[in-house]
Amino acid sequence: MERSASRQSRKKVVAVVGGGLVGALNACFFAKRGFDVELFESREDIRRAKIVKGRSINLALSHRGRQALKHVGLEEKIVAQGIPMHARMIHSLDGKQSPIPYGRKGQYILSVDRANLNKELLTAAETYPNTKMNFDHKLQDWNAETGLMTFVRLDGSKEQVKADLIVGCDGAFSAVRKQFLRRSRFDYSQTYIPHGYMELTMPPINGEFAMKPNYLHIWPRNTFMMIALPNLDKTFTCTLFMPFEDFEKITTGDEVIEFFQKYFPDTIPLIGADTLQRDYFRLPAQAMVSVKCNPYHIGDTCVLMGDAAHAVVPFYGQGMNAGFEDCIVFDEIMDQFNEDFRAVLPEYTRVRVPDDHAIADLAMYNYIEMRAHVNSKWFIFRKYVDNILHFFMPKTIIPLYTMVTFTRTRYHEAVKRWHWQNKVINRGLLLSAVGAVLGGSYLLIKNPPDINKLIVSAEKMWDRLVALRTL
Ligand code: FAD
Ligand code: EGO
Repeated sequence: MERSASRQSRKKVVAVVGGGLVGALNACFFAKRGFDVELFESREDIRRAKIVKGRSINLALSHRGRQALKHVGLEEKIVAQGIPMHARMIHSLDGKQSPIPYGRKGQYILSVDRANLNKELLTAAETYPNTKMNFDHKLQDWNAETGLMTFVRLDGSKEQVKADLIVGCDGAFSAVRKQFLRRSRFDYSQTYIPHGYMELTMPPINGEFAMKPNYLHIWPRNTFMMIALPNLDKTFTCTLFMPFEDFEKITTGDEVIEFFQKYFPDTIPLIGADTLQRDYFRLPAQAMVSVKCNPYHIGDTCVLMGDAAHAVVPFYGQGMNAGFEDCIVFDEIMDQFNEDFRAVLPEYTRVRVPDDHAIADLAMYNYIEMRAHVNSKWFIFRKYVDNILHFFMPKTIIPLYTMVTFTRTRYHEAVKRWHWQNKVINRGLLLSAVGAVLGGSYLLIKNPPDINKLIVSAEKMWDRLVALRTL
């Protein structure tokens, strides 16, 4: 036990459990405030590890994530190591590629390497003199009354550590969260979706990217979806999403090729038939889970952030971004309440739960929407309509994807606004339809048409519509 004199003057000890993306970033946030930060990570230090296993090779970093990095002075460095994606590139079944910009010029998302980002964040956390990194420390259990944590090491030995605040950043299967589950009035839900994902690498061709690099490549095929994000080594990481059931139906190399021939024929020469057949069977498809819970804190001793608080399905590219934004929101509340955990923690739950639940719902909505309706034609059409409406009414209609990806509009506000916009659009459509019928009938009665003129003006209209395509 510490002496009471030093206890009064010392900075509080914050234990960050989990040294993944959110944990490492959070360590920086708490260290910057001057806390004694101890980070505990179950794996070895990935900066020294030879093989890094883990989920997804690259990620889409957008505005919310960047803002969080900016708070700890890392934005520039990370952005410099990312590849900007200014538009989606929609791949049709016939191999046609259609670029659709995200919105204004300068609005782009970044493809970043997960392992590299994690390493940079750990290194940044370590540069603060008041952080201590503890790798090979797997949280086994902790006591919600005393705050005493028990860690197991690889050699089987155990270590007990106490902290003033435990920050659970230990991912979707959080060990910190287990204590929450034993408490009354804790809401919890978890849902596995029927889809799994598999990552495939598309190598460079003659030392160059096999496809245009500055795009998020998407092959929307309803229930089968594939995306590809560029890497600095000029490869693309393709992620194939499909129901486990269908993954299991493909058991031979020939069946792999047959499947790709049917749904993603343009990628076979780019990935290479041999590589494709090999990589497909290298790892089984991975599961995706959505987790929601409430509250995010226990008393003034523990708080959950990142996937530990809200694992979302990856169909909005927001999981890490939301987790990074958690750190900013917590930091802002720390300012408001003078770092008084008794006030900060409940306020954090109050403010953040509605937003994290909103992004979890949106990501799930995108999943359901895409697998049900979205082929390449529908994708292109929908995004054109979004862009056109936004172009003519930039203040009134802001595409949901834009609000989520390029602003820090609170997620739940973005959803509300989206519902409101849809009402406006539907009223507008109804009014135009009624107006067109009434006005059209009136004009037809007043001046019986000359059929040639009608065709000419229809042509003009068409030209205008086509011109809109290049907005
Ligand atoms: P994690 O990254 O899971 O880190 C948790 C850490 O805690 C790990 O290092 C783990 O070893 C450690 N740990 C676990 N248990 C313990 C324990 N008991 N004791 C100590 N340490 C422990 N997000 C985006 O924003 N954009 C994207 O494009 C995107 N694409 C994705 C694609 C896929 C296929 C998937 C699956 C996810 C994607 N995400 C994306 C989501 C993103 O990966 C997560 O939201 C993000 O990794 C969450 O970070 P985290 O630090 O909370 O959790
Ligand atoms: C109609 C058309 C309804 C992740 C299009 C909904 C997601 C959804 C997984 C993309 C972009 C970053 C992503 C858009 C829609 C990442 C993303 C989108 C995928 C899959 C992804 C878009 C990694 C859905 N952003 N997005 O608007 O470009 O629209 F295709 Cl499977």
